[in-house]
Amino acid sequence: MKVKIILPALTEAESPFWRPIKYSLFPPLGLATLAAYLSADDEIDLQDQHVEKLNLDDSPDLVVIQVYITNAYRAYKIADHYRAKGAYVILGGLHVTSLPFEAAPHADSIFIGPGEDTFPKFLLDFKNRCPQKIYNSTIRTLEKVPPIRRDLIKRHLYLVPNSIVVTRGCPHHCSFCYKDAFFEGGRTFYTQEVDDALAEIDRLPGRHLYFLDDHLLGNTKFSAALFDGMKGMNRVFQGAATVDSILRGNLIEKAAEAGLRSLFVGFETFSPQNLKQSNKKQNLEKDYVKAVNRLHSLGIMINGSFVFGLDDDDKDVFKRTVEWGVKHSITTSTYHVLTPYPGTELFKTMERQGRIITKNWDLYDTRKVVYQTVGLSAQELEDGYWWAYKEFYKWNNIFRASIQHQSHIHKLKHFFYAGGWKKFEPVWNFLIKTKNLNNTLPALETVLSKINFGKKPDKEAGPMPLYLPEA
Ligand code: B12
Ligand code: SF4
Repeated sequence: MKVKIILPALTEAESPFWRPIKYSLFPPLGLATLAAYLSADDEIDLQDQHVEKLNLDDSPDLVVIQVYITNAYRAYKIADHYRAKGAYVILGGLHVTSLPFEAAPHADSIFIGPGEDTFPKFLLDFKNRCPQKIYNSTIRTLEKVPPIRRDLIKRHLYLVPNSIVVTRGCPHHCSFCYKDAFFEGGRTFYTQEVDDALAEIDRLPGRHLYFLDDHLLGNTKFSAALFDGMKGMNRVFQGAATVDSILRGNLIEKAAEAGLRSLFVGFETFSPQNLKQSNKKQNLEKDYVKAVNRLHSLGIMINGSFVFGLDDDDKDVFKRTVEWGVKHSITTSTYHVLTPYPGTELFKTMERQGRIITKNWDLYDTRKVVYQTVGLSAQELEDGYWWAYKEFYKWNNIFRASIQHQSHIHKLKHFFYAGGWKKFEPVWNFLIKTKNLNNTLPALETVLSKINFGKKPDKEAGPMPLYLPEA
């Protein structure tokens, strides 16, 4: 059977905000995961529209499309196109799970939730010519999942081809997060077997890994065993975790020993009122500075995530947040305008309050205000968001934040990482155009190499790094 698998580009692919490098970071991991259930005889064509031109002239038997909120309209168009040609089209992913009735008219079958249980079931039904209209995920396990079809990934088109997830979901329940809606009807946080995760890591070439797990430190027992197993594998890796998990026990030390060099941390807001509004209990009364210092003492760079527009925010929130990040040497900051994704508690609350002002999903990209604000006007919020990015990434602020680190090598790494990500756009574009992005991976590995405090820089540190990305 001929199978076409597609990740349609997010809406901003055609907007002035398009940063090719941001969308050339990670390959379509979810789709390569699903492809593992296809048969060895199937003719598979996996295309990621972020990094290649879609070929729509083919005639596959089955078309599999992943739908995110801001690629939804594009995904529906592609689906309609293939259905008109007689292909069987299936749609799944986050947005289909949130709004199945919106997606259904564009598909022969739709999928709710993760695909590890439903996709193989569908394949069997499809073979037996009795596919159902809706597949609902109920069995939540990663046991015995077949190895991801990484051979279908065009590695040379990505900066970070070695993305990996070893858990699904998260133990927390923040009201703005997609997580509870996506995993409704079953477990909302589960892990791979440690040995399977280590085997998957072993299959990946090179040194660098990017864990895309929502919360890599979410299950202490699992993560401790994983990091113990990774010791001596000579890996360097990046991931994401919560403030409380950084402060608790010694898991973060184990992670650092295993090769953790940069961490995405959801600080989100400094206001207890906002944390309560977001049900982000795990951040309440936590010492953010202590968490930052602990990470820095282990040589781990920080990508801080911050949300603007919660009800307790005022006009000074942007300045306060940027200043805090610079003062505490946060390497990169990711700012978001609060976005109520359909299906989330936040969306339900705002809908009840009559605060949702548009359902044009293309605008739900965390840069635009799509709801009635409280403490700030919509214009102030959007302006403040752009101001914060501009201000945080000014050379003088990058410099100020860098020089506060203890060791010279950490100072330099910070400077080049932050500067490289935001200030060398033409270089990134050139590398993407000439299909040389993946050749820069050794430099990324160098910048993520270990910092030996109080010692001379080790040989592993190599020559000066050129750049470094964040997600
Ligand atoms: C990688 C990633 C990206 C990549 C995406 C491209 C890529 N190549 O994957 C990049 C860097 C481009 C990106 C950008 C953004 N992202 Co992002 N990203 C992720 C991340 C970290 C991992 C995705 C992943 O690989 N997951 C692992 C795989 C195994 O799961 P999966 O992809 O969901 O696939 C499974 C199922 O969904 C299902 N499935 C999927 N498709 C289909 C299709 C069929 C037919 C079937 C049967 C099943 C099925 O089966 C798969 C296996 O179970 C997720 C968080 C997460 N952990 O998922 C956030 C996430 C998707 N991102 C998010 C956000 C908010 C953004 C940004 C807006 C952030 C920002 N401010 O810049 C931007 C822009 C997005 C936009 N404009 O809409 C949110 C999305 C919320 C939503 N409701 O859509 C998430 C969930 C993070 C979060 N916790 O809120 N992101
Ligand atoms: S901690 Fe992060 S991934 Fe977990 S529920 Fe909250 S926002 Fe979502």
